[in-house]
Amino acid sequence: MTEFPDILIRVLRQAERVAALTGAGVSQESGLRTFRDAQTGLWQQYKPEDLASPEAFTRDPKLVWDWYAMRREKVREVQPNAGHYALAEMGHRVPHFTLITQNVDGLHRKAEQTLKVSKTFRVYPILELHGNIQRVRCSECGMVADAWEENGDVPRCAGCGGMLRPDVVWFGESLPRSELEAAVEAARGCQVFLSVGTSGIVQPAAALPFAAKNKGAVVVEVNLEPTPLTEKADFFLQGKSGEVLPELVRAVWPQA
Ligand code: BV8
Ligand code: ZN
Repeated sequence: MTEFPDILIRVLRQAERVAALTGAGVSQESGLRTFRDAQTGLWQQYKPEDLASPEAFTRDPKLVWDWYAMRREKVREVQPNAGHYALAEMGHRVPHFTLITQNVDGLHRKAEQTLKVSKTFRVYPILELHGNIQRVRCSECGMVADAWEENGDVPRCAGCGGMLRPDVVWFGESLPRSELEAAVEAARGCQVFLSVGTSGIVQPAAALPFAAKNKGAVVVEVNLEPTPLTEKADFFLQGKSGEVLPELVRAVWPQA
């Protein structure tokens, strides 16, 4: 059982507003490879940044579409892990909790749906800064759908015939304005900001914990290893999020 500093337990127990930013590390224990080491097998010869971009899709739409189809298949096979559920439990316990994720796997929503069986379950915003791999968007007219006709090639928009693409934010593309604004507001207004399972490299998401810190929030980082945030964080809980987060929730809310 991990011992947590009393001050951390107290500040979380008393917090009215808490925000959490997650990255691929929080889904690693569900069996999804993190972004940095995601490339295995036939994808080894590509860097993720070279596939997750509008240029790559323009250059070779089928290659990019197949990469996402493979990742979507993997996401369908996995379930949220104890780390996702611990964050959902935190969302239920804290009066104002905001979950901000860089992940496109939809596992936070799946965990919240599972826990929301009790009517009293407090609903909290889940901000998907980089979109969601289960949805597609027409590259011409922008129509968004969560079902489409597969035909072995890059599927086409039923409305205008444009090529469909995953409804995710690629490198060089802007983040969805309302999600980003809500995330910045949550970071600036919270008393505690958790950064979980993210290497803190990709902007503008990586700036959120620093924005929270600058507004006086207590910053807690959960990661296997240090990141560019670690030296600024008030607490660095080194370990697997699927182990550390449930223990932290039990320590703060023993009745959980
Ligand atoms: C924008 C969706 C501009 C797609 C993603 C210099 C050159 C070129 C570009 C830039 C530059 N500087 C900044 C930029 C902009 C660029 C950027 O940040 N580049 C980086 C590479 C430097 N950002 C953008 O392009 C963004 N857009 O800036 O727009 C603009 C502005 C105005 C107008 C027009 C345009 C868009 C960024 C979004 C890109 N899309 N995803 C897809 O998924 O396919 S990013 C993708 O990579 C993920 O979503 C995620 O954000 C990122 C991966 O990071 P992590 O999630 O942290 O994962 P990673 O594998 O790196 O780390 C895992 C961590 O978990 C590790 O620390 C590990 O130790 C830890 N871990 C592992 N297991 C566990 C664990 N921790 C706990 N427990 C465990 N079990
Ligand atoms: Zn269309």
